[in-house]
Amino acid sequence: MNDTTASKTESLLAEVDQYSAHNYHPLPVVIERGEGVWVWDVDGNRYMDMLSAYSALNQGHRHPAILAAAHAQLEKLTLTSRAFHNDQMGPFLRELCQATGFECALPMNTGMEAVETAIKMVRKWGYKVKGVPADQAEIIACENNFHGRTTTIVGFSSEEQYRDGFGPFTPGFKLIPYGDAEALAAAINENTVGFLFEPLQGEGGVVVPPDGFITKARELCTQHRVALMADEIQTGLGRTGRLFCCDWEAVRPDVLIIGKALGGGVYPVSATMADAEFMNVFTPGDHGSTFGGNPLAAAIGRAALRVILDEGLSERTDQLGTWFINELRAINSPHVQEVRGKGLMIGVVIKESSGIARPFCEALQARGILAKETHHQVIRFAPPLIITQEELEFALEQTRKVLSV
Ligand code: IF1
Repeated sequence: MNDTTASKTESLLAEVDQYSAHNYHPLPVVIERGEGVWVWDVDGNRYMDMLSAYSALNQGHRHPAILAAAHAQLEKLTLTSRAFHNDQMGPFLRELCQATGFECALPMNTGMEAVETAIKMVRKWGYKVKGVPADQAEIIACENNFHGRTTTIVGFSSEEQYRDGFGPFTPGFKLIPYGDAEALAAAINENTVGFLFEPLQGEGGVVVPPDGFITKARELCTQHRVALMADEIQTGLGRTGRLFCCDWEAVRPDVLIIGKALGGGVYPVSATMADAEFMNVFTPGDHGSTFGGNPLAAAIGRAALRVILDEGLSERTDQLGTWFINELRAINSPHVQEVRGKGLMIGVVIKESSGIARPFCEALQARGILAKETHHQVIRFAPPLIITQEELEFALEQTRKVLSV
């Protein structure tokens, strides 16, 4: 880094430090360009993006097919609100329903909005269809969950920092230990309307549930007429080596919540999927969003989904991820307690005796790899799913050097 470029990074960091809320602790890198799995900072340094904006970049930075769809739509129409129809939303929702096997979709923008949509839909289904007494509906979630940052959602977070100072919270939520089917069975009562879970916990530290947990949860929810609500915002769209993580156990949830990569790394696009039994509880005016289902989002969502399907990203993720996890384990690093995950959603757990994960992420940055820690001890690896074997070998080599010191 020479003097002028150093001042460029430093002046940009100082600007953000002065004008931005301090709600993040980013790595000290200022990115100005991205292409595929690579990004370049303002000093011209190249890095491999091993975070993919928390799995919102499964198709890589600026995928040409997604950019082409965005540019074409920008030349035509970008926003109508839902007060009028547009020519992109119908085809987008049809393609989304065909790809996921659900009868209906409600388009939103961010993941948290799709989660809130699912909560409202399942609660209303509980009252109108299941017959739960007014305001008595309960939804079960898991400890160490992450479903977004709204006040209702953080209200059932088990992470104190996500709750501190934001109360009072929305009632009607219970937590069970993640992956504990017996606890789920015990928590269900006649007022339970839904079980909201991540099929693999991302922020919780890339935690894979015990084999068969999702199947057991499906059985219990069917038995007690409880909506199985899968939050696949991070695990979905190929990330774990199947189109959806629930596919690993061939489980069909009642409600499927997707986002992040549905926007192709270009635009916020999310959706809540369900069959008519649930979706029909919404009547005109019940729920909505200024931008939900807008033509630009729909055109981009169509292209983003097509890339995942046409480029077989789920299948290649299964192969590449299996190889990468095995090679990371084979490093046999004295600092590593465990390597866990599925597909290209991987967590390298650092032993407490080796300190926290952040310094390892900083060492990786110095070697041209951008990775982010989660929950102090875990280095999260989640590259774009278009990564090549050769690029993954580069990431492995740099990781080997950092973990072997
Ligand atoms: C942040 C975490 C990841 C998600 C799941 C819903 C949402 C997310 C499973 C909400 C979002 C993002 C949010 C972002 C960082 C990132 C994150 F560290 F926060 F927890 F990925 F693990 N369900 N996750 O992972 O989607 O409203 O953000 O579009 O808030 O710091 P969103």
